[in-house]
Amino acid sequence: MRSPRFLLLAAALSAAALSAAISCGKSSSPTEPVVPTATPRAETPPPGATQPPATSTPVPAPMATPTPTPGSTAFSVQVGAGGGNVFRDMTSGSSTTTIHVGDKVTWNWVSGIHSTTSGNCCSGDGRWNSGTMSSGSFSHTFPSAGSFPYFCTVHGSMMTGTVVVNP
Ligand SMILES: [Cu+2]
Repeated sequence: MRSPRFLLLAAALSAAALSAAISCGKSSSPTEPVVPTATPRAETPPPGATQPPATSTPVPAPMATPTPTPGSTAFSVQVGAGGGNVFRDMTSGSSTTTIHVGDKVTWNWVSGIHSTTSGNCCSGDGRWNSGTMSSGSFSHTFPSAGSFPYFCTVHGSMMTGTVVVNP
């Protein structure tokens, strides 16, 4: 009569001890924190070695810009600038336009009724003549060097200009 109870008790005790050992072994393993080792890497990126190549790259760009300015630059002269009977070169600010052989000058009408007519006032020499205009523009390309006076047929000696063409 006693032996079955004892066996049952022993079995129950051993089962309890076994389950306690298993649960204890399972719960102890996942406690270690493995994560914090990744944080010290963030301090490595800021050394000064990468910055010098960044500053050296913009240097070749400004050196390339002066080269594309050979022959065909646009020169413009305002006709009737500021509402007056004047030719005003937009580069010099005066009535004289200085260019090189092969350059083109464009006269832009901004006010009044005028012409750009080549020659000494007041007879045209036939190099160019826009005719009388009140708006729009007129262009002439200069194939040879020299100093070329021009005038407005409406205002005569009041309104003259010069194109100086350098070789
Ligand atoms: Cu005029």
